[in-house]
Amino acid sequence: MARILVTGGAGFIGSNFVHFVLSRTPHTIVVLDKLTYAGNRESLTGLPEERFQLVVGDICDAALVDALVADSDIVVHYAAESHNDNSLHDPSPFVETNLIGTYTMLEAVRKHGKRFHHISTDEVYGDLDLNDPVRFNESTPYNPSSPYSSTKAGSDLLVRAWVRSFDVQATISNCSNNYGPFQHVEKFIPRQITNILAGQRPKLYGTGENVRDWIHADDHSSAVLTILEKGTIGETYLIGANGEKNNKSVIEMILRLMGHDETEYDHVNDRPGHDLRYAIDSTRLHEELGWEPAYTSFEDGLLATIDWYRAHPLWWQRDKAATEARYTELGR
Ligand code: NAD
Ligand code: TDX
Repeated sequence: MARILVTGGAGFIGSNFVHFVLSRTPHTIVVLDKLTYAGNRESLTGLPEERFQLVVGDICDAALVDALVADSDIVVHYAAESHNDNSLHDPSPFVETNLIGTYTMLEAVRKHGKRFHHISTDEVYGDLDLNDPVRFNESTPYNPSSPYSSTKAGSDLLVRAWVRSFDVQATISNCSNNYGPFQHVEKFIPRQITNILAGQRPKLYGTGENVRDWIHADDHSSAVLTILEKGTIGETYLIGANGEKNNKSVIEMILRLMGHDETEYDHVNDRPGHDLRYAIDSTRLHEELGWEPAYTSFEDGLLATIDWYRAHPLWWQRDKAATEARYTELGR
């Protein structure tokens, strides 16, 4: 039984991991989360009190991080500024949290000799051509496009350097686009679902031919747990579930599943520097660690996600108006 420190555990994927681990293992979890606009206490309700604690604080606060890491066996680092559109508007919190925050975490695990797992993204590899059969793998060179993805790439390189230079006991995973319950309404899939629920039209950037490789957040969590249990120190694992879809087809699927005509959406301004296609080859995770995703149908997972947003209006309405006001400012 381990005591796990989870940074960013009040966000979308971190909170999924907390629920996933507490319902399947005897481990204890302490979440360190700043509760930025993206963090939500309501994503952490219904957990066993004796095995769970939320500490509200910043991963850049070295004294706080030092004390929490000293008291833990394992650190799983999800905390980040995560939204590309925000990073194009104001990169500064991305540099602070994603780079200085990760550095602060690394110094603490180095000092206390603790196991560290760093959560990262496939966006560090840049993008692929639309009709290229190639997918990202563990040896694809780094080529990030946005302030968000470049700060995540920088954080990955810090972890690699701390492993090589200081023998920090770390692993890294780079995952593709996640979907599922508890995702902030600024992100593509929840934005469209909640637009429809609120009587507004979905918004497609540019032509919508851009491809994302979708994976359910539960499958991301099961992969991270597998890496913690069986991964090799110093290694990187790519996490994906063969979920490539272009944005236009996802908007049309959401409209259809919600009983609307597939044409009832708006084209809006494209994102500057918009990455064309992401695609993950997760052979290593399958062959070396025996991991398999549980969600085999994107449509079934999407339908369950739509049902969740329909059933939890209080969770998402908190952020909806402010998010759409920000998009109006950006012309998207
Ligand atoms: P999110 O924005 O939903 O959650 C981020 C969480 O981190 C929030 O709870 C926020 O309050 C917290 N946080 C932000 N700055 C902090 C700070 N300085 N100190 C402490 N807490 C802070 O993000 P997400 O989508 O859940 O992503 C989580 C991680 O997974 C990120 O590292 C992201 O790069 C990575 N990732 C995300 C995806 C995806 O599709 N969303 C895919 C691959 C990897
Ligand atoms: O309203 C929209 N309309 C639209 O067409 C929004 C919000 C997005 N899009 C497009 C842009 C992307 O091609 O949908 C795609 C997905 O957009 P996001 O949800 O913003 O995700 P993306 O930029 O692909 O990044 C996500 O996956 C990788 C996460 O936000 C990152 O944290 C993760 O690292």
